[in-house]
Amino acid sequence: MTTLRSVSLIGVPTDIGAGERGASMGPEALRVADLTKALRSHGVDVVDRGNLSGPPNPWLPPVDGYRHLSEVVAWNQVTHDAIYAELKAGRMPIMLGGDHCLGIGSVSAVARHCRDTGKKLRILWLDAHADFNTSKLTPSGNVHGMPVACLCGFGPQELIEIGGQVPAISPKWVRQIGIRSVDAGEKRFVHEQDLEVFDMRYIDEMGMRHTMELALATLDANTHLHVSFDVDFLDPSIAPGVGTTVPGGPTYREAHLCMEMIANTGYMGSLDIVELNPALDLQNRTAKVSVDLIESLFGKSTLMRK
Ligand SMILES: [Mn+2]
Repeated sequence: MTTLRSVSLIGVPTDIGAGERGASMGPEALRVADLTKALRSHGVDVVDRGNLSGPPNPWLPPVDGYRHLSEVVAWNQVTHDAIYAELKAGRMPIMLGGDHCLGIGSVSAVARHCRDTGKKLRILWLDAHADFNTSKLTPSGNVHGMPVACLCGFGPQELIEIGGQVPAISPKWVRQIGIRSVDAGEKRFVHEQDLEVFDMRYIDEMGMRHTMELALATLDANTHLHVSFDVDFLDPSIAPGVGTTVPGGPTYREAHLCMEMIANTGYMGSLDIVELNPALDLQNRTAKVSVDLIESLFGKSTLMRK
């Protein structure tokens, strides 16, 4: 096991790329749900760096296919810089979003760190959506539906170049898990770019265990594993506090198994927790279940296994 046990929490309180207000309150909801204490109970050294700051959400319609593009760029730039600095210092960053557009800043920083250190990168994108939209394919212009496309080099120049290299990542490094809502044009583009997608149909038929075995296959000691956990990955019955609920997601036990199998690899080097929306939650339930799952990511086992 080579898991870094020194963790830095970085709050990014914005909903600048979302279609619904409220994900900006996500970082505080996770703190209120005792994330730091939960991680410390597993022997993790935790430093909470507080929140990054950036422009307010002007809540305007899209311009040329993008909503709030200059603000999205500003938030992702500060995110990139903060995540990159933590990795450089040898710490594991946990980004507390914020909406999923922030994955551009976060994953581009991880990719840059991997280039610096000669590491292979594997990205697990746990999500109900493929987040592979472009301005031509999306009707909404909300950038939280576009981060994977931007990271792969498809998007506005000022966003795709944040990591210092375009594209920041190859689609081959990505494994998407839990997908169950993809727009028609987006679906064609996902196939065209050959993303490896384990959708809910696959998980229903093959089970979470087999899914994760494949998603985690061919990792080795030189792999940096990044987990981008969109809380809408979970079934809405256990996680109502997100802006874009889609029925038919992983159950509580399936989600824990997913996290436990990631933990077992020992290779997780960075994590995003995004799209938690306390304005839509019920007494912070979704934050609590997220903290519970993060504990599994850090090796909590509910089983009696030795
Ligand atoms: Mn997402």
